[in-house]
Amino acid sequence: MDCLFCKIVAGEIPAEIVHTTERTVAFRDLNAQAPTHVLIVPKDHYANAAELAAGDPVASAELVTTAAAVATAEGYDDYRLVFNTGAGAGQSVFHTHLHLLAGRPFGWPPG
Ligand code: IU
Repeated sequence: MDCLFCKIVAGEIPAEIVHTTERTVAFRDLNAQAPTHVLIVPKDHYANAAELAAGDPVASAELVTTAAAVATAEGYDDYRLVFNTGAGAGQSVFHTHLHLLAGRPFGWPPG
């Protein structure tokens, strides 16, 4: 399968990895939208958050606990977590990824 994030997980494409767990890898977004912008992905390929939650609920929970650990490690109590799901909602890479954004104020509703 030609999947960018599978290749990052496999070490075939370089990324700035900040944290790994049994089921997840966290690495910095190349086009950061906040002082901390980290993507947390499952090691196994699922297309989106709902498919991951249905197929591997333990890994799904581990995305969130990993994001919290990275936020804490970077000194943030306040942060935003985002799953874009579907192209119309802004998803451009179809391997589940949780965006962790922190270090600036965030508006609501999101753009
Ligand atoms: P999205 O929710 O699917 O739009 O998020 C994909 C993210 O992957 C987006 O924030 C990109 O900046 C990021 N990204 C990356 O970090 N490295 C890459 O090589 C590519 C995309 I392509």
